[in-house]
Amino acid sequence: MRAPNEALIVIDIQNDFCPGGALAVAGGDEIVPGVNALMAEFPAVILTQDWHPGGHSSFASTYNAAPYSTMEMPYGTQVLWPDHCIQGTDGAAFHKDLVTTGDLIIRKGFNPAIDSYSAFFENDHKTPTGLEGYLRTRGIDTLTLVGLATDFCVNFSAVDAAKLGFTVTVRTDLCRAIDMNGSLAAAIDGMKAAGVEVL
Ligand code: VGL
Ligand code: ZN
Repeated sequence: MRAPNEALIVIDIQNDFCPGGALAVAGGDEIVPGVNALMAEFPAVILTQDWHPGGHSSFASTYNAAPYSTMEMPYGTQVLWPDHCIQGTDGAAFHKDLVTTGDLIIRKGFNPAIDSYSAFFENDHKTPTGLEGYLRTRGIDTLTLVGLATDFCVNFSAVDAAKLGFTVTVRTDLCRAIDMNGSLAAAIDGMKAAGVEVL
């Protein structure tokens, strides 16, 4: 068992990010057995769930725009995604084989006007989700991240955690990427530059 200051953060292993889902990540389901096994090593396990209302501002359909095009938002450039992880739908549910007995499930992306890739802040990089306070008040300062997608939600979560002063490791063998327009390589570089250990 890891030390009591360590937590495993399991990012967005939901049906819509797995093969057959609305925003499928290639091989997204392959990581489930390894993630489940890793949970058993950690005294604290936190899962995140992408959790959008219908008509979300990150959905291309909201603007009749092409999926994977981009739009300038008050907080920066936003990729417009296919409708995904709509609150309460099967697509938003965790993969059926994922162990979900973790201590906390944190939902994000529920604000209709702002996307939230990171488990710590919405995409304005200002509005907190509350996860930082949860971890700090439990005395947790060292994080291991796994899940989907390496280049979006795992990346943003890892960089934010490092900026907040957590010691962060990303297990890329237990992540899978969307990888559009070089986003995976850029994410790996960005995480390393932020001081994240990328394994
Ligand atoms: C994600 C795109 C949109 C992710 C979530 O979990 O990486 N990517 N919403
Ligand atoms: Zn999303």
